[in-house]
Amino acid sequence: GGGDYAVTLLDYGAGNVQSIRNAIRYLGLHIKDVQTPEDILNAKRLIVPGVGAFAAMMDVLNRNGMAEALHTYIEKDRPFLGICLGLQLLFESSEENGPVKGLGLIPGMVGRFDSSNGCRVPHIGWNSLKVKKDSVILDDVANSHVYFVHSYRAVPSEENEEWISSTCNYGIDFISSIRRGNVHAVQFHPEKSGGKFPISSFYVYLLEIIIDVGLSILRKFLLPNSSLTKKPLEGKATKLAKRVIACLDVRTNDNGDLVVTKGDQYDVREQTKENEVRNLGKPVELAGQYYIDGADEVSFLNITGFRDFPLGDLPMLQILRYTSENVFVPLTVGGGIRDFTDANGRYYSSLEVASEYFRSGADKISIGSDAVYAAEEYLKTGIKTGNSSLEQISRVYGNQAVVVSIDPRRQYLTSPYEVEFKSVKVRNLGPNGEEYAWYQCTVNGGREGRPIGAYELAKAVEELGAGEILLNCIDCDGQGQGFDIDLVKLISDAVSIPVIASSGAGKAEHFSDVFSETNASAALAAGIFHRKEVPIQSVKDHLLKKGIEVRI
Ligand code: 1PR
Repeated sequence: GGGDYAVTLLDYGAGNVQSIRNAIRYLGLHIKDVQTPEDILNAKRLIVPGVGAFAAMMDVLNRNGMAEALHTYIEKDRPFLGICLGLQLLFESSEENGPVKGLGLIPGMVGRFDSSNGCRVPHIGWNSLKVKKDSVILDDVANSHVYFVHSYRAVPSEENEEWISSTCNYGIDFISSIRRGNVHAVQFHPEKSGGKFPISSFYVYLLEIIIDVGLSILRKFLLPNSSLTKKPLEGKATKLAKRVIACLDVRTNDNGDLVVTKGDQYDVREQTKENEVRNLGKPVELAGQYYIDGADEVSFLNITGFRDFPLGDLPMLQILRYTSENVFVPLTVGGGIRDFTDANGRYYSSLEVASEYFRSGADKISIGSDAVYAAEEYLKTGIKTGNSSLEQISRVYGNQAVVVSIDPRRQYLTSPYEVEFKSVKVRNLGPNGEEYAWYQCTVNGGREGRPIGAYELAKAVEELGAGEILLNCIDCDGQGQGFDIDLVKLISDAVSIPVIASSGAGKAEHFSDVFSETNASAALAAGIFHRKEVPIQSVKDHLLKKGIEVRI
């Protein structure tokens, strides 16, 4: 069915395209999946999303004749929308695991961002665009932030100038979108660039006061007569926005229901006689609320995943499915990602567990305990086996899809030479006047300390393929006294992947403190949002006032 309202989707099978499916369905369109090259040639409108690695994609497309069909389709100026790798594949070649040849329709080579100029790679987060020409699909969003997640980019040149409809800056100017005739492609992710924003035009005011940023791009491509505004706005490229992330710690309570809970230094039980698990609300409802409130990302942590096998935990997958149908910002899920043998002796690889999370709507997965073991092993042997969950998942889904969650506990020292681990001079002395501390990594939700520091872990997991670090701190968790600036500084200066500061937010000032005193790319909070003490919007307003770039 679907008739005119069908869109053809090329899912080449080596990446996570659930989010684009959800967004298309949200707009009320049917999806027709490409099975054969003829399906491409017969498409009325074609979307080629791309998450994953360039070489793997081109390999699949070349092997089954899809590349040739795509080439013909685009040469005929048929309606095309490429997303991320779907933009990159139009160029001559990519450096990613290569050089590997692309379709060669646009002059230029896709290269890697250079992290030596102070920009973290992958480029993850929200930027606004510098619109070069009438791009049609970007008309409504020229002054808004859109979501990027990539390590490779194409750059403007005299040869490809005629294709470029917008650029963005991240260390260098790169191509954020192209348009020629009916052929469109964007480097960012419209399907993850949700969020409402007001349009000031009087006519629009009569129709609809707010529109979805990213979804409006898709809507304009898919339903060309849906244009709300006429004149393209002059957008200007801005700095990468600092992200504000809402985190939901999820676990089953004593009645067997999955609830959002929140600990004090990781203890999630009430200090009552019953000692029940603290219940702060329903996961899907809260996630939906945070999306509307302006969260740049939502994270779910299945905090007892280390003991309950997550694939047995169908409610968690259900939560992801429901949430991802209506939440169009990136979703991260963590907890229990590791190899596992169930009671019947059936073996599940961590890759299968992660794949199930991705299929259910996650954009990134987060690994805690298993990454600690992998890092310990790597530091001991100096060998990357390629077998750890971290390495396997990032190989298939890309580094940008793998977050490592660190749960360190502060261990005070009188001298930095007491331990073999990297220590810092702390701004608040320890209970016995200690001036130094190291940050001991833990596993199983803080229950077991391991012989590795947060600094050593962060550097090791970066080498093993993590795309981002979620940096908690058990001492600060739920205390509302601010982030552990010493720790966040230590880790964000040690790695060149983005670091998310977590644990301890109690007021808006804590966010500006962590962004002005450290190189964190994002800050995450739980308790203050759940208890409605500080709305997300007021955090953003405060950051803006402090001159810190945020997505509004
Ligand atoms: O080890 O791969 O199964 O992953 C388990 C995951 O669950 C890890 O990411 C770990 O951080 C998390 N986790 C385990 N136990 C707890 C617990 O609280 N008992 N929660 C837990 C971690 C920390 C943050 C929290 C911030 C902000 N919670 O997620 O949201 O500290 O809180 P605040 O703003 O209220 O201070 P694996």
